[in-house]
Parts: sequence; structure tokens; C-alpha cells
Amino acid sequence: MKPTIINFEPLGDARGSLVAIESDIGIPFPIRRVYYIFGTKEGVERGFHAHKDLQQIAVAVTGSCEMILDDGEEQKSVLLDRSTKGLYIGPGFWRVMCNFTPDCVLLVLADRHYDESDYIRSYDEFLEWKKK
Ligand code: T46
Repeated sequence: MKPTIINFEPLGDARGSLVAIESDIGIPFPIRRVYYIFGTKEGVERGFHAHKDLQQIAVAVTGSCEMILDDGEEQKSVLLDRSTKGLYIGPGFWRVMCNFTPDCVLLVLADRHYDESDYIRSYDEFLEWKKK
């Protein structure tokens, strides 16, 4: 499945807004891990890896950042700038995150537990892996 924007419905009332995300409901996988990236220093770029099997959805719950996805042939940049906007990222995409605003909290839902052996952290290796 290609990178896709998933819009979450805000459940608002006079008090403010709430977004609920449930495993397997409205998202294409069971949630096994949640992590968030915050306090990113100015000018920092993160990522520089791909995953062999992991599926994830990233949401900037506050602030914004850019997610650059590369399938080995094309690059696509997605601005994550809304707490209701999720970006689905399947396996096989080299990613770089940049242009974090100081207040950015990037929430990531993942379908697997943390496993370093699922990472490809060399771009050359990634291109070789894509050819298989
Ligand atoms: C991804 C992008 C969007 C853990 O111990 N457990 C975890 O669940 C995660 C995600 C990381 N870590 C450790 C591994 C490193 O020692 O935390 C440290 C920072 O991780 P990393 O350098 O991989 O962080 P990013 O921001 O480059 O990448 C992260 C995710 O690792 C990755 O899966 O797709 O965010």
C-alpha cells in the first residue's frame, strides 16, 4: 500500500476536540507500539532509514514537520501539520523527517514491536534491497 493520508474525525464539543484511533478500525493494522518524537532541535533531520516490514501512521499532534518518502525511484514530501491528519507509511520507503517546528510532537502508531533488524540504515543497502 502506497503512503496515504488518513483523516481522523475530530470529536468536538464546546470544550474542545478529541481524536480517537482504535486498533484495526479506520486504520489498516493492529497497533502494537506507540511512540512520539518531541523537542526536536532547530535544523535537525531524523530518520534516514527504511523498514522491511513495519507499517506505521504518523500524526503531528502539535506543530508540524515534513516527512520525505523515497521508494528508490521517486521522492514525495508530505507536510504533517494537523492533529487530524495521519500519514500511513508501509514497508519499503526511505524516510527523512525535517523542518520540525519547536512545538512539534510527532505521534507514531506502529504494527510491530521495536526490532532493529527491521531497519535498513544504509541508502545503498536500501536500493539493493528494493531490487530483490
Ligand atoms: C521511523 C521514524 C518515523 C527504541 O528503543 N524503541 C522504539 O520504538 C523506537 C522508535 C526507537 N528506539 C530507539 C532506537 C534509537 O536508539 O530510540 C532511538 C532513536 O530512534 P531512531 O534514531 O530510529 O529515531 P528516528 O526518529 O530516526 O526514527 C523513528 C523510528 O525509529 C522509525 O521507525 O520510522 O521515527
